[in-house]
Amino acid sequence: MSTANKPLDVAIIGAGFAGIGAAIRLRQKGITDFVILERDERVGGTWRDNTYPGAACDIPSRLYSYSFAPNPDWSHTYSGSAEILRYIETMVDGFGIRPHIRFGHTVTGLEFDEATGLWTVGLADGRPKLRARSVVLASGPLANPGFPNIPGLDRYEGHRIHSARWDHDYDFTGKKVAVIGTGASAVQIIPELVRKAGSVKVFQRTPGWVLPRVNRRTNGLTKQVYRQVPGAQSLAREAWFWGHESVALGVVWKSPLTRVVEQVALAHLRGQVRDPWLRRQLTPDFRAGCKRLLISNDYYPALQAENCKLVTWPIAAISPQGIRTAEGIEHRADCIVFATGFEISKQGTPIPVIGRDGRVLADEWRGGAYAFKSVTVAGYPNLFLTFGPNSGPGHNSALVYMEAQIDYLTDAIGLILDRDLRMLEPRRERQDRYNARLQRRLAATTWNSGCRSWYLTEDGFNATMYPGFGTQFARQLAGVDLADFELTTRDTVVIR
Ligand code: N01
Repeated sequence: MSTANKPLDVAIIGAGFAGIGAAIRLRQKGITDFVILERDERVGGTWRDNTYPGAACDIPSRLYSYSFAPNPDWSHTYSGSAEILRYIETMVDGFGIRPHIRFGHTVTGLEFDEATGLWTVGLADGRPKLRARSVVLASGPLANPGFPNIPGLDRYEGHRIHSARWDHDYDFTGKKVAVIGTGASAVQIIPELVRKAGSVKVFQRTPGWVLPRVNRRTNGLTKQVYRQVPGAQSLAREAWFWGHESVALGVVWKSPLTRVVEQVALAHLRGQVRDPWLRRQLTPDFRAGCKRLLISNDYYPALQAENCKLVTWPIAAISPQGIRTAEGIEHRADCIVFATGFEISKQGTPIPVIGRDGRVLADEWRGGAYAFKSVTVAGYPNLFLTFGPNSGPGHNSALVYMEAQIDYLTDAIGLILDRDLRMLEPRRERQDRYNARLQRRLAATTWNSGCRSWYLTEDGFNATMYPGFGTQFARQLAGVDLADFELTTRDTVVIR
C-alpha cells in the first residue's frame, strides 16, 4: 500500500455498504493500491449507526445484499440491523478488505489538480493529506442525524435521543417518552418503546402509507438448500427482485396501480384500527409512493396500546419540560426521541469538492444536485459517487442499484489505470441531455406528485430518485460507454 507521499490508485471515502462493495470489486479486478478512509472506528455506515430497538431492513435480506456475496444464513426474510452489520463485517474479512481501511480518518475536502490528474484528499486532526488518481465518494446520503428546526430545542432539559445515534444506556422503564416523526425509522422504534416505556406520545406531522409485512424465520432446511443447491440463492434473489420490480408501476409512477397499492394499505389500516377517528388521523392525503412506503405489522397496534397516544396537533415549541403543541397544551416528557431523519445535502456536498479550474461542486449544485448517470460529474474528472444524484429506488433494493454503480465505477477506474489516463470525465452535453430527460420523466412520478419528503429540495427539485425500473438503472450502467467521456492521457492528448 502507498505511503502518504506516493499517490494511491484509489481513495474510497466511507466504509459502509457502498465503500466496502467498491473495495471488493476493485480487488476482484486486481486493483489493490487503495485505501478506505472511515471517520468511525468500525465499518458498517448506516447499519453501524442505526441500532435503535427494532431497527431492521424493510427490503428482504436476500435482495438487500450483494449478489457477489450471497449469504445462505439470513435468519429471517427481513433481517435486523445487527445481522446486517455482521454480514458487512463478514464481507470485510472474507474479501480481505480490512487491511485497506484507515479508521478514525475524517475527510475534510477534495481538490483536483489538472496538471497531475490527482485528487488531494484533506484529512482532519492534522493528518497529512493523501493524493489519489481516483476518488470514490461513498459517504452515504443518510450519514448525519437531522434535528428539526423547532423553537426551544436547545432549552429542553430532559434526555434526547436521535434514532440514528441510539443511547443504549438510557432506561426507558416507566418513563414518559415523546417521539417526533412517523417515518420508516419511527414505525420500527415505536412498537419497541411502547413495550418498555411508561407512556409514549407520538407526534405525527404527516401520516404515511403503511403496508403489511410478512416476516418469516428461515428454517434449517431452507438454509441447507441455499448452501448446497447451486443457483438456489440467486434464484430466490431473482424472484424477490422481479416481485419488487413489478410494483414499480404503482409505486414509481402515478397510475391506476397506485390506487391498488393505496387500497391494500387502507385495508391494512381498516383491519388493524377499529376507531374511525384514529383511522382518519392515520389516513394519508398524498399518493402512495410519494414518500417512502412504510412496511409494518406492529405499528398500528402499538399506537393503540393503553400507554400510547397519537398527537396530531402541530408542534409549536419545545419547552424545558417537553413539547408544546399549537393548541397550547404542554406534553411533559422525560425523553424525546427524534425519529426526524437525516441532514441531507441535496443542494451541496457532504465535504467541499473542488474540481477542474477551481470549480466548486457545492456551487454548481446550489439549485439541486445532478450528475451523469448518478456516478460521475462533468468538471470533476476521476471522481465517482455512490448513491449520487438520482440513484434512489422507491420500489426495489438500494443494494441492487448500488451494485450497478460499483461495477460501473470500478470499470472506469480500471480504464484509467489500464490506459494510464490523466483524466476521465463525462461530456457535459451528455450529462445535460441525461438530466433533461431524467427531470422530464420525474414529472410523471409519485415522488413529484405534491408531498413533502427528503427526496425533494425546498423548491421541489428531485435530486434523489431514479425515475424508472431497477432493470433500466442497471442497464444504463452496464459497462462504460467511452463515447460518454472525454479521456485525457498523461501527455495531454484528448481522446475523442
Ligand atoms: O426519516 P424520514 P427516517 N415536526 O425523513 C418528521 C431510510 N430508512 O429516519 O413526514 C414534526 O423519512 C417527518 O414528518 P413529515 C429510508 O430510506 C430505511 O424515518 O416530513 N415532525 C417524518 O415523519 C427512509 O426514507 C429503513 O411531515 C417532523 C419524520 O420526522 C430514510 O431512512 C428504515 C419534523 C422523518 O422521517 C429516512 O427515514 C429506516 C418537525 N419539525 C429508515 N421534522 C429500512 O428499513 C421532521 N419530522 C431500509
